[in-house]
Amino acid sequence: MKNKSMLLVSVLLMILLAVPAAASNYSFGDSEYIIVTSKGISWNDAKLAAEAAGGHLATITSLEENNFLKDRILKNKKDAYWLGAYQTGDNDKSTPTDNWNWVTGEEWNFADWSSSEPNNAQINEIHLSTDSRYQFQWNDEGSAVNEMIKGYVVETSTTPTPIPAAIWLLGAGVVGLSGFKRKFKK
Ligand SMILES: [Ca+2]
Ligand SMILES: [Ca+2]
Repeated sequence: MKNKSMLLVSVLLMILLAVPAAASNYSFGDSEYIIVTSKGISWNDAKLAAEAAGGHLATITSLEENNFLKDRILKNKKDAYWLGAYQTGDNDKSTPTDNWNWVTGEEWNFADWSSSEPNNAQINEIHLSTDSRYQFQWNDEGSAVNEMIKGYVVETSTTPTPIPAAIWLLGAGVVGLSGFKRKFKK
């Protein structure tokens, strides 16, 4: 019985002390990035799929994050992948660089448009892609015209999730119980 309690305590301690997954080749800052291949997927479907996987379409908010993606994640890839930004309010297609938003609500203060983009070339080019034709600089891409889209980039937070109070209480309870049993046996 004592051994069983101690085993349980050990397991609980292992859970409580568990460290978040070690940094991988795919992590930068507090995020991890993966490319999901899904040829021709619409931006909206990609956004939902990224959220269902526990993350969001990648948001690139600094030169460093951008370089990391180009050097480590997108390197040697072909075609184009959705990123987590959309444009609002450009109904007359006259201001292609204005009113871009990250899906996370992060501030839009970094951009890496290809020299010929954003160009509103096709109907509703209101979603952001990173494109091998432009050495993975950015393109405003239309969801209705996505032959070039090969998939999307998912960004997931690697910050540890807080331990629920119930697990702490359970752990404390088991420790207390094993202490009591030890005393009782003496
Ligand atoms: Ca980001
Ligand atoms: Ca374009």
